[in-house]
Amino acid sequence: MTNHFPKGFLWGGAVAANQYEGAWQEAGKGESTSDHMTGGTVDTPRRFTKTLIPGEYYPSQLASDGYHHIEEDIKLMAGMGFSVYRLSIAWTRIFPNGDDAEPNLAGLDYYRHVFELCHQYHIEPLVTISHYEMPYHLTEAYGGWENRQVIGFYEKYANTLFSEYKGLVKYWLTFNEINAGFFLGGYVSLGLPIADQAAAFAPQTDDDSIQHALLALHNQFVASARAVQIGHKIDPANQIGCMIAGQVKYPLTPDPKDVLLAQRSNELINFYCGDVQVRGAYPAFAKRYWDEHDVKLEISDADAADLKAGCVDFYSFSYYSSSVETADPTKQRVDQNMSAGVKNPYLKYSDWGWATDPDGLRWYLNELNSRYQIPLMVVENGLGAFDKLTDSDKVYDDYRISYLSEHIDAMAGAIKDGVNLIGYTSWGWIDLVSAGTGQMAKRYGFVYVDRNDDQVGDFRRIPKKSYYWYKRVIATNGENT
Ligand code: BGP
Repeated sequence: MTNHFPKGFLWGGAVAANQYEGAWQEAGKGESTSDHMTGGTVDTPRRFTKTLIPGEYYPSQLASDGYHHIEEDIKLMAGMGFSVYRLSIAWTRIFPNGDDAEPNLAGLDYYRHVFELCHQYHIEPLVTISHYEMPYHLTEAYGGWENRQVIGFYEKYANTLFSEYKGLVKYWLTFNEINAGFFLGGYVSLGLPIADQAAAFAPQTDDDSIQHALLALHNQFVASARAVQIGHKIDPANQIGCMIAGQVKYPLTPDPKDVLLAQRSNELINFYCGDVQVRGAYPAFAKRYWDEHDVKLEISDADAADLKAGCVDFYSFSYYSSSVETADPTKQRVDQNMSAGVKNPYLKYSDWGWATDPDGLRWYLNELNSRYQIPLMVVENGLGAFDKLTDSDKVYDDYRISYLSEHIDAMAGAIKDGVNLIGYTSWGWIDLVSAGTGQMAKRYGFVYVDRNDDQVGDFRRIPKKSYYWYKRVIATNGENT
């Protein structure tokens, strides 16, 4: 069957500054929280260290050296026919400490150059204002997002970006995977103070840490809503979206207890944040959850008004896999990023234990469409895998091609269902550091980066088989996968 994507559908790929750029101390950049995270493996979690320990591996400090390869990389994207490029701005290149009086001009110039290059190649930038990092100083001196002063610093940062890049950037996302901070770890996204040498990604499980995380998240909602208002005021052409880690939860059996649990899990993980950012108010089930966990949130009239006035223009999300819920405590749960649950016997699992489930993407797109009825964008989707570079400089990543083609077909199916989907940026269009494990070995790209976890390699770029495949997909507007 042939796929039909709308004319003007945005095709491209995504990266995040801290996983791609490197150059962590260049041109006035300050230290980010991500610069303090060590590498890890599937079995050894990444750690956060306050003092940088010589000899420890801090992957975001060099990453894929994208900062120095940007000209070459934009040409590579143009070579595939990208019409959109999702990137994030490192907050610390613009405000090195977060509370600086003036922005760092070298940082502003750097991204201006990136955006101008994009336009030269007819690529529309899609900018994440904050992707899993913030100025380290804001967490040390202010305690991160739990402190309302941080809302003001973010507002100033966002204001600077909207003013500086007016006319160059039209698509914006306020926070990457805003729901992840609460579920995956307060430190990375919420900048909450944690002990030195603690696991960088750790779920908030006890009531006390849930209280801290939800308060910090509330402050991010307010910051996001204010940014939306500012962005619209500076340029009414701006399209500003939310970005949610899309998690599909299935019931293990038709036992109504399992069904109810899966519904609750979908609500909490996906719609707690989505409802606030799209509808401008907390959903009713939030109150139940707060009561169950003894969470106290004072939502002032001013905050409520901000949330209402700062609804997003479109909903964007990442989608990698689905998971299964059951009320049966004897069933063993497997860890799968934020999607911990029991194993799904109908699905295949990746080398990192993530289930491949394109139908879940179609299901989720339909859910979102009926709930929100605003434009949707898939801004992350991909397969992390061990790639092998042959002696003749080739990477035969057929597994990636089949993963992506199944998901593109699923999107075409959803469009046929009536979903208003406007774009797709696959994750890690070029190899970069994995956020979860801190490895280079977990590769996502259409382009191989010659660098490994022992810090060997010269960052040379090598297009993989999937590069040429994606180029054909884009050239046919998704008709041929
Ligand atoms: C998302 C993040 C990305 C990215 C991706 C893949 O949660 O927004 O930053 O890294 O997941 O995850 P990982 O790198 O852990 O494989």
